[in-house]
Amino acid sequence: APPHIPGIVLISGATGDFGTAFARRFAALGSRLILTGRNTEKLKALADSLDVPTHTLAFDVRDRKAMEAAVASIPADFAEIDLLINNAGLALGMEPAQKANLDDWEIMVDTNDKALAIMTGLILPGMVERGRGHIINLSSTAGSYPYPGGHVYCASKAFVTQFSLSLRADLLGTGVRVTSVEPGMVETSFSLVRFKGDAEKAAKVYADTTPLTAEDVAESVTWAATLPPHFNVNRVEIMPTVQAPAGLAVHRF
Ligand code: 8X3
Repeated sequence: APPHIPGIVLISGATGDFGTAFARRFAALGSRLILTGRNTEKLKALADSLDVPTHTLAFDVRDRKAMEAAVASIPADFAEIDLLINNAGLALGMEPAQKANLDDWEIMVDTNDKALAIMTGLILPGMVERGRGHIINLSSTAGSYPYPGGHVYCASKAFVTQFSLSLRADLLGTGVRVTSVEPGMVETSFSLVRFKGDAEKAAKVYADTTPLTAEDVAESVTWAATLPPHFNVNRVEIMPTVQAPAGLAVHRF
């Protein structure tokens, strides 16, 4: 059967590595795109590189009023969003919790959780009204498997996974789908952001491995999004073959 192609896709964090990979994949499928991010020039450059009608919205997802105004400004011909990809998110810091920067904690919760929930809340009523739609949330293996220095980042992704599953409970019978995509190690600017520009530290994360790529994650996202409407992927957990859950630690004296 031909894949089910979403007509209009909104991607938050569109100028990041994941967002850009998603934008390219859905453009290749012929979807029309709403691209959101903080940087107007980067958004425009991405939009110009794509061969489909696009609408760009520049705002910071941590600014609720700006997000509400941006969503309210979506023109009528882009308003019937079929797929919302809540992709904007980040990790900051990897010090032990007792040494963490509390501003980092606040930014992670505001971006990964609060903004994701509010964005969903703004887009969801229209989907329910139309009896169709799909929300794909970018969670992480970090939401399931804790690791040292993960603290608020891991917890923020557990929120994303559980929010996604809980949405399914509320949306039962509405025709609106929800998917939590949970990648492990993917080589992107994720680590450069986490380590605040320390390129050496960031490169070490991926050294001597074959990590997943943003395109690999886009593969999972487009798979879930193009399945026929009766088929809901609740969770997709993906890792590079070189990575495995191997968690529990014991302190011995
Ligand atoms: C990214 C994966 O392992 O760096 O969410 O937390 S990890």
